Amino acid sequence: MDAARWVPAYVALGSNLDDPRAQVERAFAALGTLRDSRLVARSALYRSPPFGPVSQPDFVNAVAGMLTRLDPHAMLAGLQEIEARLGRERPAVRWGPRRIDLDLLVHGTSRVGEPGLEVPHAGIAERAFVLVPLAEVAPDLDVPGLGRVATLAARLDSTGLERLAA
Ligand code: A4P
Ligand code: MG
Repeated sequence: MDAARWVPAYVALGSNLDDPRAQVERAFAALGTLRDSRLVARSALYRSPPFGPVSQPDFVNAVAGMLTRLDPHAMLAGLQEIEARLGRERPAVRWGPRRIDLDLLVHGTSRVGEPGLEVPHAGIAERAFVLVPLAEVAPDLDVPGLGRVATLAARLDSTGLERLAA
């Protein structure tokens, strides 16, 4: 990729351990320091019931809008470095509770399908806790292969998703 080119990228933030709101705020602050990148938009925070097969505490979720000169692999490495710095341990079970989870949702028009990196992130279309905050910062974004964010969000049942006061 042309190293000088700035690309819009979107990151999902999620936490359900150790004061989740504070963890998400710390993660936003860390995203603001990611190399070769700028944090340009942030959604509100949302409380959401756990999605998936594991019984666990509610999550706090949010989405960050970034501009980056990193390619998708370098951006994932940067996100994982932030997760480690914020004290994330690998969840004991897949989809299990975690202090912080940063997922690269969309990176420009990139489509990557590798064992360690899938972009757009798998499951975007089924997750209200991703699409509702994403629709706040980028309603007209075209998710490669899926379509317009606001249209995808309108199809989902967002019962239980609670927008938290600032
Ligand atoms: N990986 C591949 N593509 C990506 C990408 N685009 N962004 C790989 C980030 N990571 C990506 O992730 C496992 C591997 O995914 C990484 O090593 C990376 O190479 P992980 O974060 O270590 O493990 P995980 O989070 O347990 O698995 P996964 O599949 O990422 O789970 P999800 O989909 O993140 O689900 N309910 C609510 N309400 N809110 C939540 O935020 N999150 C989960 C976790 C379950 N239920 C939830 C929520
Ligand atoms: Mg993850």
